[in-house]
Amino acid sequence: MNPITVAIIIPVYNESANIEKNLDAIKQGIKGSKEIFTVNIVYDFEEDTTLPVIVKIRTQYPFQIILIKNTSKGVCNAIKTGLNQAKGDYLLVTMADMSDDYSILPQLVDLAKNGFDIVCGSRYMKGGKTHGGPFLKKNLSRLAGVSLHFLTRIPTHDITNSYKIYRKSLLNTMRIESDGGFEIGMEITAKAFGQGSKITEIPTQWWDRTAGQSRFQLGRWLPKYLRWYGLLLSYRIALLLK
Ligand SMILES: Nc1nc2c(ncn2[C@@H]2O[C@H](COP(=O)(O)OP(=O)(O)O)[C@@H](O)[C@H]2O)c(=O)[nH]1
Ligand SMILES: [Mg+2]
Repeated sequence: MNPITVAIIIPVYNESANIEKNLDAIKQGIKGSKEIFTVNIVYDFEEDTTLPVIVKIRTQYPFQIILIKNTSKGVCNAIKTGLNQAKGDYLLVTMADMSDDYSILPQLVDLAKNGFDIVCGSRYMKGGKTHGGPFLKKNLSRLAGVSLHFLTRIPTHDITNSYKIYRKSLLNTMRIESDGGFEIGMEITAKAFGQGSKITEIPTQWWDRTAGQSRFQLGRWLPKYLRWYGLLLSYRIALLLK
């Protein structure tokens, strides 16, 4: 098979304490891979502390590092901007704060290459794990992921994890409505499932950050997640009523 291009998309907000370690971990994860990778860093403002660090270290990696300015503010729009502007056959979303497990990165890419439209990193399937993080956020996300898997038969136990790879052309088939938090990954996966796209998952681990501060806003974003939860349930109900 010919090598494919994978655009890794990373939203950042003042991640000077984490970005180098995180890029090193990606470099380690893709070691030996024949695919072509780019890393697309999406930042909100020119004073972001991540930027000078990247300018200093960007030549030490086997991938091109592209800086993209968020077309608006906030992590949701940053991911959307990355998905719209990054060039590649596949788009992979991950974080800058060492939360994701890059040892599975080659497997995510292989599955996508073998015909899956979305491959989900899954903390809540057998073999997956989370380390640390706020109790309520973690348990609500597990409850949402596992219950949706059983209620709707969506082939992932962890729809709320942003760590996923998408076939680029899939994204042209839907209109994205998300506007807050990390709901965008859930929206894309829910809509893809509704239109019969091929989705799968592999176990991953998630670590809470040890440097910098989380900007996750559970109370504000919960209703947004519930919207996609409801959409998935409605697909299932429609199918049962048929
Ligand atoms: N561009 C951008 N990135 C953000 C923003 N908020 C968070 N991020 C990034 O999103 C990723 C995860 O953020 P974090 O606050 O740790 O969320 P948590 O892991 O769910 O607690 C990190 O790479 C952050 O730098 C934002 O407002 N704009
Ligand atoms: Mg984090």
